Amino acid sequence: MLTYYYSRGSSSLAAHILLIEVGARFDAVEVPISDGAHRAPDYLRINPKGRIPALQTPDGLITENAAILEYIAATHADAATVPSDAFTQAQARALCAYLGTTVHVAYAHARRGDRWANLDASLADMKARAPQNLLSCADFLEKHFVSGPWALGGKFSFCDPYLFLLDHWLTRVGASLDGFPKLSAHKAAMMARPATRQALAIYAE
Ligand SMILES: N[C@@H](CCC(=O)N[C@@H](CS)C(=O)NCC(=O)O)C(=O)O
Repeated sequence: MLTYYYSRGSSSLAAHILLIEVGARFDAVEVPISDGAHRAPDYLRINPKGRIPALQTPDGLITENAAILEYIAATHADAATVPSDAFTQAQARALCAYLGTTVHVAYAHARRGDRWANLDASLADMKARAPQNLLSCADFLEKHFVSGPWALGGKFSFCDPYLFLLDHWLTRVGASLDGFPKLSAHKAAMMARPATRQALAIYAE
């Protein structure tokens, strides 16, 4: 049995979609970031990073979106969300790494600048640059990475729900997927999946 620690409005949406998509049996425990629950002692005992998401498995805790997504995919092989050849698997990991280390971090500069700086002017500068940085990530993905309809071509894989977050991150900094036809089509394809709509309904509650 799995326990998924999530927070509405956070990046935990990606693996939440995948858990539903593959038909995983899991308990979902909300740790609302807006209430500071992710920094409460009870949660820090589970995940000392104090970040969301986290997935408790029979073998221990997994943190980091990329690792959680790949674990879910690997342990639900029937759903076939792990690419079948080594090159495409590496591409899936490359996309997850880029989303986690570059795109998510570009977004965090708008919302969580206090991780990196103290001065009001520094925070304001990081926040002001976030739309430009995120749009430049979208431009790279549109022109050089996403094949369509799915991130890696004709087959849905575990990195697609993660790519879906790009739309949310852009929207929250006042930008959008307008002008990115492949990424917009990817968003529409994700929205057409029942698992995406089910997860979004939980996050909208
Ligand atoms: N690299 C981590 C980032 C996790 C992360 O920063 N999550 C955010 C929510 S999207 C969080 O926990 N924020 C709370 C905070 O920074 O205090 C991952 O991919 O899982």
